[in-house]
Amino acid sequence: ENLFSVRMRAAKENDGDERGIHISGGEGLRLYHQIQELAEELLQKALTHERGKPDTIHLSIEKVKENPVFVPPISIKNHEANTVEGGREVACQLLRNIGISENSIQSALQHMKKPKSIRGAALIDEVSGLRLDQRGDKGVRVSRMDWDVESLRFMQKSDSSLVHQRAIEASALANKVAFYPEVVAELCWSDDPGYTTGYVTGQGIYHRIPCLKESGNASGGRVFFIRHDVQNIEDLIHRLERQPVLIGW
Ligand code: PML
Repeated sequence: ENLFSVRMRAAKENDGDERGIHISGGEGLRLYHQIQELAEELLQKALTHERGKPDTIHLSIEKVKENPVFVPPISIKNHEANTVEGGREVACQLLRNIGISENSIQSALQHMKKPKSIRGAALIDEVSGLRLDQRGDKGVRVSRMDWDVESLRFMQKSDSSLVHQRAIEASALANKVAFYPEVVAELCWSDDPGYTTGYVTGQGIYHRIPCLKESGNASGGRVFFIRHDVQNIEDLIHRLERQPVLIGW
């Protein structure tokens, strides 16, 4: 039976920026008879988000023809930090331990600091820090992934952070990204001014780190550190955006 990709994105109008201001988004992969439930959940999320009332809501539902790949989840480690300086230091140290160069780490921090956040992810070289995708402000939008419901329930028994909706969604994305051998690591924190926890993934661990930015700060995003010897970046981008992936066993 085919899966359907159900996606929502809500935005507020913004003079001078045709994309508007991102308010909320979300997505999942479901069977036909489960579409309505997820669509209602996503619509509810769009209509009641603490960032305010959206001017536009896009809800798209699309049959996925390809069979999904099952990707076993990576483990979760919760770190501690009380200051932004401390949180950033944890993130940078983890990236160094994974083998990311200092240049590349600094380049990533620059991408995350831009006043107008990149919508999707920026792909950068793990050694030089040079940007590898040609997507500008749009970036690469990872899509078509979801937790397998039973596997998520199982994971929730051993990790309490997976009760937060944010962590569930972000870890589904991070698990998909980590599945591709061309991606060495990921750094992410939200562009939502009210959400300051972010993560680093690499070497099979999702590291949750509190305090990666000041509350009230609206800059954030995602950076993927790509193997220096990557052969075909366009093919990787295609899989990140289009290949259906279920996280679980
Ligand atoms: C986002 O929603 O934009 C990123 C959220 C990162 C969530 C990290 C976590 O809570 O595990």
